[in-house]
Amino acid sequence: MREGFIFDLDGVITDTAKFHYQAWKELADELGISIDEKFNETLKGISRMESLEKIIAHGGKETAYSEAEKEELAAKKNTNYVELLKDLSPKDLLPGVAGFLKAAKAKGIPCAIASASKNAPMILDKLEVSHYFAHIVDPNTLTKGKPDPEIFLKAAASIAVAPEKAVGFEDAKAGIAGIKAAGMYAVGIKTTEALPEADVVVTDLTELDIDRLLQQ
Ligand code: B16
Ligand code: MG
Repeated sequence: MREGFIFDLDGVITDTAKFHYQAWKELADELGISIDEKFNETLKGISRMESLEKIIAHGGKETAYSEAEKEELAAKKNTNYVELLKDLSPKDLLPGVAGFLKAAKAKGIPCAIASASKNAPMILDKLEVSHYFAHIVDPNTLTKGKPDPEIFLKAAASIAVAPEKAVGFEDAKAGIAGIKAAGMYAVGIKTTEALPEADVVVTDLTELDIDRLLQQ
């Protein structure tokens, strides 16, 4: 019997990937680096600074910027990204999310967020779902990003659920790898990326039967 749910944010609760892409593309254009939607797939679930490093490497400019300049570039991207989120509202929840969180709450199943995004608390507030989560892991406290299991283990500990009693929800390959390395049951949310390591893959949360999932 499963006792707790751990959710990724981008791609599971809401689709912020399109806004990340828009903001990164604007910055990349300014730097004279060309990125496309296919390249953007490789940025899913990856931290802000790692994403910037990948973009710079993609443009062959690994040595062009100092650490301070990279901090400034990442901050610039984030300012644009946050601006793009200004109209985010409950209508931007992915299908089935509101119903699933409500059902989990009614059953007394604790939920936590394991997202690489430092904007997660603000995004959850705008989506009006913060009250469903007992804890949001602070990415500033992590020593390693996904696919390392650290974020999922911290999330499970925060809701006092043993990893082998937890279910993790992820849309990114690196995230599924992290959930499996943490010893949890992994639900993959299908996007364009295949998720062969997931225990079950669905298009969205409307496809899940919560009682059956708890019995896994
Ligand atoms: P921020 P997730 C991730 O969210 C995104 O998929 C990734 O593209 C982004 O770079 C990362 O959050 C950091 O976001 O710049 O807001 O701190 O999928 O882990 O919920
Ligand atoms: Mg994600």
